Amino acid sequence: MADEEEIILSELDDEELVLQMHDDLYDGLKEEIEEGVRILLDRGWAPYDVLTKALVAGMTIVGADFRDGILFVPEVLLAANAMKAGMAILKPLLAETGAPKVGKMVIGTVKGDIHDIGKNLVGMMMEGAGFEVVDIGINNPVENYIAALEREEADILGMSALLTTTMPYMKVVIDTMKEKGMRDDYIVLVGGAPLNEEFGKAIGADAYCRDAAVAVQTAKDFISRKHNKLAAG
Ligand code: B12
Repeated sequence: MADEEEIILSELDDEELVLQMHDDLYDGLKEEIEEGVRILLDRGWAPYDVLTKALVAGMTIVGADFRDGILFVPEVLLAANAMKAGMAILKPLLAETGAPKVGKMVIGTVKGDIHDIGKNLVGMMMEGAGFEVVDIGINNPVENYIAALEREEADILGMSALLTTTMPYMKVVIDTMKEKGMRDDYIVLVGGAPLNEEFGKAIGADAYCRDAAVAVQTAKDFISRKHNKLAAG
């Protein structure tokens, strides 16, 4: 009986609402997630806190149960769609800093890999920090990365991989850049749950970034170093 009662999201306090949003994300309830995001924003929550505490934390629970065989692809897809709907509301708010453009990034998920939530998040946060972001999507062969870097005259290349089977492809991209003599023209940042610092070093990336906030900070550091170097002639 009790669980058939409808929960009125707006009547929950912040803590209960966030927990309820974790459940709703788990259940792939897109409209409820959108409503929850709006309520938290109306209550004065910073968009970044809504993103990390309500959405990303909820997705972590989904990830654990997917790993343990409790959830399967269809359910995770629904959760991902709900997450994306929430992110869509936050995107303009995160990007709304009006900061002067500090640099340009091309970002994409590597060949064989269709995970894009983390990549999208990094793109959003980079835009919010004043970077121009060109998102080339998922399942990118090396040619796509090279073409986009040249076409966009980007400063930074960002590559994402969520599978242990697709992460080695990042090295293919970096090796191709080396062969073409263009590797040193770009700052290469890599990320995705199965990666780590050693892997980033081993494939010749400039940095591995654990999450979107680290990606922003790392990109800023590299860009300012690049400017200092140019200024020093
Ligand atoms: C959602 C999800 C899916 C969704 C993807 C929907 C979408 N549109 O993205 C669907 C259902 C489609 C899916 C499919 C599959 N998935 Co999946 N998926 C996940 C899950 C649960 C969450 C990923 C996610 O979105 N996390 C939330 C975001 C915010 O985190 P993130 O991606 O890590 O990103 C952050 C950082 O890593 C970093 N970052 C990410 N990218 C980048 C890039 C740059 C440049 C930088 C700087 C930083 C950075 O910043 C981000 C933000 O802070 C993970 C579990 C997990 N633990 O990761 C499994 C997981 C990645 N999937 C897994 C698997 C096995 C699969 C499938 C093979 C399942 C199957 N049998 O078909 C397929 C593969 C499809 C393919 N070819 O790609 C495994 C991978 C295991 C492995 N060792 O390789 C995982 C780990 C689950 C598990 N434990 O078994 N999946």
